[in-house]
Amino acid sequence: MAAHKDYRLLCLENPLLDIQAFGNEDLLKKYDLKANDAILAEPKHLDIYEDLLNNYDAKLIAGGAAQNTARGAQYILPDNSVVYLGGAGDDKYAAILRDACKQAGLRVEYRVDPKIPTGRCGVVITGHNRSMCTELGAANHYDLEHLKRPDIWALVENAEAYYVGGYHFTVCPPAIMELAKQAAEKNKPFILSLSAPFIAQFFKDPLDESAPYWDYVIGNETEAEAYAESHGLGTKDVKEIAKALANLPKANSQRKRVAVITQGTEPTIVAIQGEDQVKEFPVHEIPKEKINDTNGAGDAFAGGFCAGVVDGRSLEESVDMGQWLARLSIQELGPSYPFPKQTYTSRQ
Ligand code: 26A
Repeated sequence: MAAHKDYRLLCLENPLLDIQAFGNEDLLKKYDLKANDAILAEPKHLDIYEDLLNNYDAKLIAGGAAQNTARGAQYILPDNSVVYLGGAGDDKYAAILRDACKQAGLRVEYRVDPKIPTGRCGVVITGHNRSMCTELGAANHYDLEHLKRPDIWALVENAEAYYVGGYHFTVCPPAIMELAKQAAEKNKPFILSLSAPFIAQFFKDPLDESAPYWDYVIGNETEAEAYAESHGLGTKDVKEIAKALANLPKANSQRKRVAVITQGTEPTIVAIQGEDQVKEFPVHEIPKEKINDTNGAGDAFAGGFCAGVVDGRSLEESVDMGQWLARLSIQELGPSYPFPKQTYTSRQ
């Protein structure tokens, strides 16, 4: 790889510690959870964290969707390529997150709130499904002031691409818009993840405000369907939805928007603004017995894909890098990557 400057990719979202355990139907029912979903915790959910720790042998694993993506991109890219922003506490959970990021070589710049605990996400694994229930804690206090702090803003100006997890629409849309506008102004790619169905359903307005700035939009099939439903697209066809996303009005006309929709083991769909033909990229399946859990598979895909974009790879290769990293991650416990590091080798 050619010489490059440091911290070319800047990511923003919610750092969380995952409290993950293998569960069952009864546990899902007890907390009124769907088998495969991501939600914000309501009061009725708050006992789940202790329950998982005390009764289900839960493991503490670094999480937070875009933080997983940032670790993933850094896993592939040369040292000092990725920096991640978000809000955390000053506690044991934050220390675990910092350790995991350090191992991956990811630089983190948290807005530290000494009074509020680090956010946590209860993850219940049943088969190949994962149900996530998040209490954002300090992550909910990320603010524009942190982003605009001169040392942090210098990182923003230095970066060559931005990745924002859509979960951040629940926290600080003004920070997202600041990055989005900076990207358009400086003709840098702005990459957004749709994150979860509830974002398109319940955070439609801030999501739509950011839409003209998306150079890449990444989601899975359930997020695409939720988007189609909340925006009255009148279709459940993933290819049609990808096309609609790609062709939304765009602020920076120097880049054609690309919409990427993953579908588990089904092919990854890619639509490009102004192009009628939708591309399909089959997934290289791994034997079912090699799958540990799918928590973080989508984040890993986004990490590999972003690494490709930042590294100037072709769209085809960027998708392949995403699929490669997702494949590695689902063989680990939670949203993790294997160490010692494996090296991506180009298919082209
Ligand atoms: C605001 N919410 C609900 C969230 C999340 C989240 N990351 C940020 N914000 N809910 C779950 N996650 C993370 O998603 C990863 C898997 O894709 C979990 O922490 C998990 O690591």
